[in-house]
Amino acid sequence: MGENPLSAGGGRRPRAGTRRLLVAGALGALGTVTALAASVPAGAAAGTLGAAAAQSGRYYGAAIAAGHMNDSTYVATWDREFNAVTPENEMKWDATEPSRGSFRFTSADQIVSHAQSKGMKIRGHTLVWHNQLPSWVSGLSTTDLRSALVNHINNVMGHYKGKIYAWDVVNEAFADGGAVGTLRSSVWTQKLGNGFIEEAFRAARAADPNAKLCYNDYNIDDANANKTRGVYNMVKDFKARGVPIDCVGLQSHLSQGSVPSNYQQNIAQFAALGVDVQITELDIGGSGSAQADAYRRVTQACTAVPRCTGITVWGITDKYSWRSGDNPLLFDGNYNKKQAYTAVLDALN
Ligand code: G2I
Repeated sequence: MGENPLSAGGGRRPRAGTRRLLVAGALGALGTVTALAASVPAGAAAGTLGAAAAQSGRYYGAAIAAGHMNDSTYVATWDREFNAVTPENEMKWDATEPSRGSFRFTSADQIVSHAQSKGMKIRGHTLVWHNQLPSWVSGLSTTDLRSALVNHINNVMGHYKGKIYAWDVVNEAFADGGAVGTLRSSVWTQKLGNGFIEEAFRAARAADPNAKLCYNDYNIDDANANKTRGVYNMVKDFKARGVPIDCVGLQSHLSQGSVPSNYQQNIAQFAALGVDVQITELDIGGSGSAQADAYRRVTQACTAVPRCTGITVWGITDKYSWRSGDNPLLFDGNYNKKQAYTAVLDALN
């Protein structure tokens, strides 16, 4: 990463004063998408996360579980506050292709249709992962595994073609320890070798040329960590060799004391490679003002870098968080806005 400026990226997008003009100009071209931003009068602060993010052309999303969609407050909060969604489990391999060649999209479709009816952006999560992988996949020979990988990508991306803003094509391929660039050992590396990531991205571009293709991982929030440097080198190599990649997803499962001091520089260094950066699974364990401060810093780090295009929190309410006990989200178990919510809204505004 030596030749990288690690600079803060500077240029915020134009804000309040110029907003009306921009909206008026963009409406012709973009129609309903910009209507979100148009609902905020110039100079006024937006009252929801999605509308506040939309002022700078960004989205603010949440991971949604189809199984909670019978909770009316859950859906009402999602609709009111967020303008993007990531299905929390419903697009994973075990959900979409539980047995070879037989695809199931019922739960994911439920989320996608709702999101579409509200004009939300949809992130697809995830095509190739070592987790939530049905056991039939691990039993395949190298040849069969390679064709199953491409077939899975073709079918899942094909089903949602034209509906997905960005796909997490490969998730969590890098190891947590070891030398820079070490991949996690999995059925993918064992049978296809390290080239499986490139194979997946090439297949994904062919399957839906209009979706942004992301590499997504956790513990790549510190600009100088070995794991971050491995991902950085991969993206740089992909860009140099013309392997299709459009974005890096920083999951950012954090705690109030663990937001790296170079978090913004990290976003900027990836952006400088010519990819978008998205914060894809944000949650920050903690409480009160310390948690709020951590959320504020993460939000500001994204809005300070033009190519940081959006933020997704990994759930709406603490009561359904995968990190039960950490209370890492913006709404408490009764859907009350936490201090962290206000900090994020202020930072977006
Ligand atoms: O582990 C947190 C996230 C890390 N990055 C990738 C994400 O996809 C991952 O999400 C979590 C979901 O939030 C959990 O909801 O992935 C977990 C599994 O790896 C999900 O947990 C699973 C439970 O382990 C299953 O027992 C359960 O059947 O959720 C399933 C559906 O509720």
